[in-house]
Amino acid sequence: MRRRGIFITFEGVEGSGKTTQIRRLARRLRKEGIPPVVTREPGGTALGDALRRLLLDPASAGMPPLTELLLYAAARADHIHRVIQPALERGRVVLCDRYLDATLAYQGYGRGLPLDLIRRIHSVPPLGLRPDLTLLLEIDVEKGLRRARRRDEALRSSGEGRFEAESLEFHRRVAAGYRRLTLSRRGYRRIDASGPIGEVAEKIARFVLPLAGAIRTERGSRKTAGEHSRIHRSVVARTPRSGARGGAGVGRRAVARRGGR
Ligand code: ATM
Repeated sequence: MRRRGIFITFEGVEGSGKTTQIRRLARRLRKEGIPPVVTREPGGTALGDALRRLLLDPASAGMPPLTELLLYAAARADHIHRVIQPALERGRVVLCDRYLDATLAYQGYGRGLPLDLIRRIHSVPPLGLRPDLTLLLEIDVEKGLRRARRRDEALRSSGEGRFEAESLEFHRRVAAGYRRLTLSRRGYRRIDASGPIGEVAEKIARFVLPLAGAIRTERGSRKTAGEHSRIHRSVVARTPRSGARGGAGVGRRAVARRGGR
């Protein structure tokens, strides 16, 4: 499969504002003439939504960590196969609210499952797909949880409170895990998400617009496949670093990679 689109994932602890930021970014990309495919995990397909209800239902409390991991992986395989991969093949920008790094942070660092097990499961197709760019929205864990709990009180009918009910310690392990992931590999950007929504949106746009712009340029000028990937590589290499805190460089990652994230 030749992949032509751009795959961008958003990560962060509860209440970090990912969903709001994705919505704003999508609006901005649409205005730029690059309508993205917006999706989320768990979810994005009928099976994924059914698994989401099960996974986030407080009534599922006490589920063994391995069951939890395998259900997230099952939802992801369906999501990649039906939504993400086809969109990338059509040359689209895909914005995904959580992905593999959430599994490494929550089931790995949070629940204590071996990271190596999670990575091995995610080397089997179609789970080998890796993002081009992952934006980690960082916020103080307690502040984020307060926000999320307020939001969920307002939406009491959502039935998605299982993770919000976890201990502060659990969420701190997750946040520390996310930070470690960004230090260990290329392709992550850390964004300070504690400021006003508009400022955070600007920082995000600074990373994403040059990448997404490459797709529009390629469409407009009918580049050959070789030219296409050359432009893509050079734009990814030039993606600005300012606005992030200590993030590693952004690099084009292989579609299916062993020993990656
Ligand atoms: P959102 O609240 O961001 O939609 O995510 C759903 C929850 O699923 C989130 N909960 N909290 N806090 C994190 C959790 N999750 C995992 O534990 N592992 C995963 O692989 C994914 C995608 C999400």
